[in-house]
Amino acid sequence: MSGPAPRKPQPAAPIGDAPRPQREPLVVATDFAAAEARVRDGTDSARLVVLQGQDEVAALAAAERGIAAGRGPLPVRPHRAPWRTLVVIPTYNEKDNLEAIVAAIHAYLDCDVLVVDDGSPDGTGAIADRLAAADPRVQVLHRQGKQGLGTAYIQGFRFAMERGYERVCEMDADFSHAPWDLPRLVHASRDADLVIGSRYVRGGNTVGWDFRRRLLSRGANLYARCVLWSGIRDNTAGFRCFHTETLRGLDLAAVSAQGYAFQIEMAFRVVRAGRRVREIPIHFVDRRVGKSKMDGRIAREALLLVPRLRGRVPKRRG
Ligand SMILES: Nc1nc2c(ncn2[C@@H]2O[C@H](COP(=O)(O)OP(=O)(O)O)[C@@H](O)[C@H]2O)c(=O)[nH]1
Ligand SMILES: [Mg+2]
Repeated sequence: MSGPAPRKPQPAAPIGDAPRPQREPLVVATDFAAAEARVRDGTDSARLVVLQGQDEVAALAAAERGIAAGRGPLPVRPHRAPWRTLVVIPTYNEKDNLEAIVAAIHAYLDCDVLVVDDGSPDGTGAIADRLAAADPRVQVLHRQGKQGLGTAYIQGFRFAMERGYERVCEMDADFSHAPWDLPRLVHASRDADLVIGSRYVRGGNTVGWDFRRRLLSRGANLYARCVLWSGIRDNTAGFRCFHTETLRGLDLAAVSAQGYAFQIEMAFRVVRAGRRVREIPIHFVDRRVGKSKMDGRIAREALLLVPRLRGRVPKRRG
């Protein structure tokens, strides 16, 4: 699925001319359901204009301007979801990404953002404080030292539950998850308790990962699929939208995993609770700035935890 898209035959370039990269035209979808179908059929969501009530001419112009400015197919105004939505962004050393990702999120979706920073040595926490002071839609939780992705998200989930949010999303700070995919993710939660932005369904892929990362991710997912049989194809994905109500029904205190294992465990708990999971295709792009925090220890954690989940996670009766 991550192979190159089939190319249309191009006329041969005149000798001596460098071949010019062909820009794909913009594709218009009337709403998010149509957008999902387009991406499934191979459209890159970076060139997809989702109208969802916007005037088509104005929407195309806004998207062109956004793309020219390197900000993707911007909508005329941020999309609105019918639910109070909180996007949780865990951060550890994301000083070069945080301000831009928060602005990008707010350009595409009308929502609140919670930054959970683990005392990043690079000063990400101070940037988060500045953003929160300037915008009431941004809030920050500071934690002492790097405590892992899992507990950061659990704290974010509790924050959402305590404050009456109806949807809570997971998203990385590093632009691996495209901000223009966020409204499509949230809208898909209309008929699913958990929506996963998935690399491993038709239309999804990863861009820019080396062979080792691709193998690790594919291997982890194959392993989780074979052991858990939960029907989920991208178990380790970190781009998600939960119904807060669904989270309330889970035993969050029992979740101990931190890295990829955390994502695998959460999805499995949702399935075991008898809730509906839906995967929508996304293109996952490797981070441009900063370093990945995932390492061998996190892979080992997943390897050891997955077989235990079947015995540990309760199944809904009836
Ligand atoms: N608060 C917090 N955030 C973390 C921690 N580890 C990773 N993150 C953040 O979680 C997101 C995903 O991590 P990343 O290193 O990009 O993982 P990768 O995409 O799998 O390489 C990024 O926004 C990180 O800054 C942690 O221990 N605590
Ligand atoms: Mg990342």
